[in-house]
Formats: sequence, C-alpha cells, structure tokens
Amino acid sequence: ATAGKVIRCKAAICRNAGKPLVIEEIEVDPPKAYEVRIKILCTSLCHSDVTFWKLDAGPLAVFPRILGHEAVGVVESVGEHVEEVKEGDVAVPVFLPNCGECRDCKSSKTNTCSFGDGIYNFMPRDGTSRFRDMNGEVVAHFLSVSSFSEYTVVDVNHLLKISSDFPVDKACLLSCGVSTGVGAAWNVAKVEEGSTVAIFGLGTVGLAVAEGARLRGASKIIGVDLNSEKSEIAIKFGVTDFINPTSCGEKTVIEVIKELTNGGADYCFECIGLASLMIEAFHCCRVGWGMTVILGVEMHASPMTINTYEIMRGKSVTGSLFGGCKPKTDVPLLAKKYLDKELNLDDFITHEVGFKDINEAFELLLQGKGLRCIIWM
Ligand code: CXF
Ligand code: ZN
Repeated sequence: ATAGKVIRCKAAICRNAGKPLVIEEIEVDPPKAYEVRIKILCTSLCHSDVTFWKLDAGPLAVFPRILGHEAVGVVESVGEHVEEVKEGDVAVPVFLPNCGECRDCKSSKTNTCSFGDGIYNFMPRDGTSRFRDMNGEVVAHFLSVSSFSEYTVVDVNHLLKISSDFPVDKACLLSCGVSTGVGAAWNVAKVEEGSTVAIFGLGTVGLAVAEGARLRGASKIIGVDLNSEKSEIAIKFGVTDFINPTSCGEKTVIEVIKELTNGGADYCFECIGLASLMIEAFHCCRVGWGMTVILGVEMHASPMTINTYEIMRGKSVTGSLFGGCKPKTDVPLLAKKYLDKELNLDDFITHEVGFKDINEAFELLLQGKGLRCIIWM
C-alpha cells in the first residue's frame, strides 16, 4: 500500500516554454486534507495545454510545471475529510471547481464555483505543491489537475466520480473539451429544434458544439475552418455545410452565412480565441435575436468592439467556462447520453499514443491533425 507515503513515478515536465516535455522521475506527496491522489489512466491534450506550454512571460508562465487537465484516473488514496470518493474509485478531474456549497454552486444561473483563487492558481488550496523533481525542486501544478504524470493530487472540489464500467478513454474526453462544446450548445445557447447554428473553428470544442446542436435538432449546422480536411470528420458530428474562408470567391463568410440562414444564424459559436473572429461571428448572427457564444480563449487581451445599436435590437454576446456544465452533476449526465447511444464520443478519438510519446500528441495538435489523441499511461 502506498497510502500516506511519497510516490516516486514518471511525469512529463514542462521546463521551458514551447520546448518538448521531458519525462522525468518525480516525487508525489500524499494528499492533504480535502485532496485526492489519483493514478492517471489516460489523458489527452486540450488546446489550453498548448496555449500555456507556449507562454514564455508574465505571471501565468510558471516553470517547471506539469501540464495536462483532460484526464481520468483511479483513486489511490484520499486525504482527511474526503468522503466523496475512496481508493479504487474512477474519477474525472476538472479544471473548474464545484464545491457544491458556494452561492454560485447553489445557483442554477452559473457553473463558475467560487472555490479557491480562480482557475489560474497553479497550486493546491494551501498554496504548496505536491510535486518535486529529483533535485528537490518544486514542480508547479496546472489548472488544478496536472495530468501529465502517472500520479497527481487533485482537490476533491475538482473531481467527480464516474462508474467504473464506463470506458475510460471516453470519460477522459468529458474532462474538458467535449463537455465544453456540448454544454455550450445545451446550457448556454440552449439550441432548439429547427434553429440555425454557425461554428467558427472545427477542433474538438467546435465539433462538440455541432454534436450538441445535432442532438437538439438544429436544422443547419455551418462549420467554418481554414483547414478543408476538417469537412469530412465534421459530418460525423452533424455539420451540414462547410465553409473555408479562403475559398468563398467574391463573397465574405458573413455573406455566405447570411445566405445559408436567410438573414443570419440563430446561434454563432467562436471556438478559436480571436477577438476579430468573435466580431465576425457577431456579424453572422441574426439581427433581432442572434446570440454569439464565446468559447475560444483570447490570449492577446484584444478588446471586442461591437455596435451597441445591434445589441439594442436584440443581438447578444455571451460566454462560458466548461460549457456552463456543473462538473459533478452534468458530466455523469453526458456519460449517460453516451451509454444511451445518443452522444457520439467515439469519433473524437482519432489518435492514441503511449505516455513516453506524449510529444507526438503536441505535434498532432500543432499541425491540426485529427481531434483528440488519447495518451495512455
Ligand atoms: C480553459 C478555459 C479558459 C481558461 C483557461 C483554461 N479551460 C480548459 O481548457
Ligand atoms: Zn481544456
């Protein structure tokens, strides 16, 4: 039994911005109060990992650290006061907390739990790390998860239990990207039957929006991406029309979408993270009621300038974290939709690698090849 002891295991450490991760031995401390030590079963790469991997300056550029936040694992041991899970349970960690007790958690209006110092606090709740390298140097956590390690320590507010017979690779997808996209269509836009949807960026998040819209019976799901290779896989998630902005001929994307939707889409989703594209999405939605949902993380802090008169006439812009899903209650519901053969999760998994080849998963994502690459520990 390893409970109560320091565990020595392998982790992929990010030591320098934009440089390949280095697999090293590390020490993982036992979980403190309200914490859970998890043996990661598999993890995958979400674009936010790449975003932070590239970040070379500012308060959010922390080194060395263990990236990774889309994962599933089995509970190895629990700290004091943890009753929700026990050794052997399968758990899905999530970057967004869900304490269940704060005003936000008790409200149906939001999923943004106010536990902790926000999602950018890269240490557990007491401000210290559970990771050290072999020189005794502290290694930072990331988004409260740090799944690019054989073992990690996660606060009980950042995980949920999932049935142990649920396929683990599919559970991994529900830990970030897919829940974010499906949730945005269901909880944020609340896409209805017959409505029209335009999605900018057909990565995993964008295609999960399409999947959510498909299940809600949207009549048109327009996908926009610079990579025409996405058009084929997009069909599997219900995309009915594909637009490559570089091959619209004389027309602009805005004109093409307005034509396809008889005046503008009911719902537009930005899944890239560029203020300029958010503005373009806003122009593609229907005057009077069109809603633009922002999912992409804008890292340049560029302002989004829009005409307030269009807002007065009824257009709106909104956003969400984790698709408005409350992790502990909504992730198990998504898992059930998969078991009921409604939600397509299988087609998001396009690649698989062993942990030692984790840098190949970075290559694939950087080249825009495929959707999720499952990294098996
Ligand atoms: C993101 C959401 C926005 C802030 C950074 C992390 N979450 C997951 O990818
Ligand atoms: Zn993510």
